[in-house]
Amino acid sequence: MAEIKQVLMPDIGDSKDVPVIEVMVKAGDTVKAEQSLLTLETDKATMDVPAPFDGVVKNVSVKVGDKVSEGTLILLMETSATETSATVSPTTTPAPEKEAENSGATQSVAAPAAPATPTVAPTGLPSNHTGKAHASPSIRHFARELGVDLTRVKSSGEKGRITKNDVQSFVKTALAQPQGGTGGVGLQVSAMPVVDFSKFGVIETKPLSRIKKLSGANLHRNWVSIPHITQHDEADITEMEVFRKELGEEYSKQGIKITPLVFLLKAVVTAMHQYPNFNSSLDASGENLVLKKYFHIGVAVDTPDGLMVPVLRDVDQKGLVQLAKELGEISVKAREKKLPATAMQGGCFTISSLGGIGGTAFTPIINAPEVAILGVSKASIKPVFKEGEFEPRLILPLSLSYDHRVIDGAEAVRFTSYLGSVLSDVRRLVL
Ligand code: CAO
Repeated sequence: MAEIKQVLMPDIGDSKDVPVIEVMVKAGDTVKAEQSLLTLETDKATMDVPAPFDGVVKNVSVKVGDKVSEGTLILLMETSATETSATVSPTTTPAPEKEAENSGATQSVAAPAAPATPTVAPTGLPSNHTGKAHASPSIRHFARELGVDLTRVKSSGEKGRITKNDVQSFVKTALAQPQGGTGGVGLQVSAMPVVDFSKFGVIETKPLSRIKKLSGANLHRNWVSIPHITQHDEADITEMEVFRKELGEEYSKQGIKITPLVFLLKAVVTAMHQYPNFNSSLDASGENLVLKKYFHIGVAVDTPDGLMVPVLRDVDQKGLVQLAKELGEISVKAREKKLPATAMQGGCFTISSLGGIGGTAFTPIINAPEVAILGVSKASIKPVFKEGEFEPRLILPLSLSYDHRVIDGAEAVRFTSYLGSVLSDVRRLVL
């Protein structure tokens, strides 16, 4: 006969109030004993909490961001009466460095290979939530550091688990192969020097935030694996600014802020319609271009913990005011860490605007698998020579980084010129 049992947090050593960074099951899921239910992260290690028995999840009591301690109710599971145990076996997984010593062979956890990072994908790490690869958190952490997609790694461990050796073999093979397509990175560079800075003065060591660690790995991968070119250009937004101010006054009463970015979202989509290669991705072989017929635009948001890139959906189908509203909402949610992982997926192109802060130009890093990103700096009044005299005009600096495998220089400058023409005459947005 079926019975409902509580699954409680096991003894997790000295750790208390440990943050949940991933919940791998939901109500209705059928789980097997030892299948990972949650991933926790302490200062020293990530750890999976495995199911103590087979069963069907009835209700999950914790969510990402919750803090748990020994005895916290994790979930309710329906089990058959033949199941005897109702407690979770403690399965702390050591930090990767420690696991390196035993290659993970004695770890008892078999977890889905999704990166333990469902809320953060700021620079386009391909989602790995297939649930097909099995690896302990430390192996996933190790793979993430190397930019390895675990679903592509052949497993040799118990119950199909991927071991550290498997990941290392995958990297060795990838490095030995000629580079092509969108696969791994074959750069062989000398190691960074290890410097004891305290020899030179007082120092303080602070761990990077989780977001920074994750986005750092992705930025590094994108920087070294995509041949970037950055095209700088300018747009005359004098008239656009007049219209923006009018709209701004009208909608400020409703709490909606109309910034230049809203116009940029629409203008970029108009330019992507005109130049469809900017709305594409290379497929895994690197031999085909996947052209997208939808227009989802990512917006880089500066948060206290690092950069996040939420995605605004179907920008082509929305008006300026609607986009302004959504932009305000996602910026707030990103800063309050309330964005679900899905809000950062599916982007076609990214805009990174530093215009509210300053600068004249920069070289944004492409958010793979997208093929281009638009950097925006601060608009300023400049003298422009028109019909025999200088006129003060408001000029917006644009910096378009593009993947040179997909886009040629001529096409890139056509794109920025077109973008400039749309921004200088926003009536074109409705064409
Ligand atoms: N030129 C001049 N002024 C600009 C401008 C530009 N290009 N862009 C924005 N502004 C103005 C806005 O109009 C606003 O002015 P008021 O307060 O007087 O109305 C002010 O700057 C602040 O704008 P904002 O930053 O609040 O709004 P936004 O829509 O421009 O940007 C967001 C929203 C979320 C993108 C932004 O807050 C942000 O996080 N930017 C940083 C992104 C980033 O870090 N990119 C770097 C990635 S690489 O590390």
